[in-house]
Amino acid sequence: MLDELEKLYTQSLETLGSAQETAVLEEWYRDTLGKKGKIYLMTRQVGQLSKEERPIFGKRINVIKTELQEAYDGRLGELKSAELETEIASSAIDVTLPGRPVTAGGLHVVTQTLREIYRIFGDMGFQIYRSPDVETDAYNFELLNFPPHHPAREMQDSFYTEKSDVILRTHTSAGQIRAMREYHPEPIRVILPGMCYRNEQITTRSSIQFTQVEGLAVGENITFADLKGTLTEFAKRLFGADRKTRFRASYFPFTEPSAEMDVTCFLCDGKGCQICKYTGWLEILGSGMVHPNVLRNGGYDPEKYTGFAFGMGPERITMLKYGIDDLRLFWRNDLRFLQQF
Ligand code: 2U9
Repeated sequence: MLDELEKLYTQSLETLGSAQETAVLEEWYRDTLGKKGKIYLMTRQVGQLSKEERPIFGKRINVIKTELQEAYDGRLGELKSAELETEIASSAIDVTLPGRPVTAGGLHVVTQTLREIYRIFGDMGFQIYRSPDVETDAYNFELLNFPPHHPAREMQDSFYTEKSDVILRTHTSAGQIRAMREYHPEPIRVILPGMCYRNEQITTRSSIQFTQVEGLAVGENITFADLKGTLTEFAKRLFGADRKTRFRASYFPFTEPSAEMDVTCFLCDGKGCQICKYTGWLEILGSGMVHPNVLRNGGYDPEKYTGFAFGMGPERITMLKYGIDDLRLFWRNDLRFLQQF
């Protein structure tokens, strides 16, 4: 019995020493020191020994149990720290590596054009006036001197809502009436940027929504010369100081006289190219002196006050500037297009 015990002791120590992972140790523990382990079973047999052998055997088996427990604890500690080392080594982070770059966003190319327009008119004392995208028929048409059956008021041109006289604005001109009613009788110098909506085909040249920037200056002795001077300066700052401008008579219900403004083509400098359709000129905006009825609708006495107004399409200006030939590219969210600007 005693030599069996000694054999078990040396064998257990060997198995313990050769164990390479904690799982093997757990198994060893169950096998040797556990409830059904070999040491426990041998303790149970002490009854078979003689009276003289019993105390010797009992003392020895307790010493062995303690030594095996210590050897187990020591080995477990070694294996655990070895496992930790491996873990640390494999998951090591190289702190000297550069950080992951954060991709920076950018401004939409039309937003860039808008901000350039804001800066130019801001330098000339115009403030930005914002007004609702959803408007009433009165503000969007009637108060702007549109006759009752003007084609622009047709369903095929404007987006109507359930309320028959509420539409999505077709131009930011409605905001100019609001500005006049807010500021009269003070002089006004505002630009009105914003999204406008028309019930038109979505093609390379037209869309159901587009950005517009309109402007309005009202005061006591504003003349057509002020209109020409302001808009020519704007064109030179936006397209280059050596640009020339020309004004061609035109018609809008809300202005009289009305004029469209061209600027010499900034690509071919007026010689003629594909962008300016070989005319040397690019139409940039529409303008005119505010119609007396419209001034009156805004709360200004046309006998005392005059004003000029203009309207432009930043998408069109951007397309001319960068030679973009499809309006839909602006709103397709295709980064291959947007990231070029
Ligand atoms: C009020 C008084 C006058 C705004 C004007 C234009 C000429 C014009 C178009 C240019 C391209 C709209 O974006 S576009 O399609 N606009 O040509 N707009 S004068 O005149 C006003 C507006 C409001 C109270």
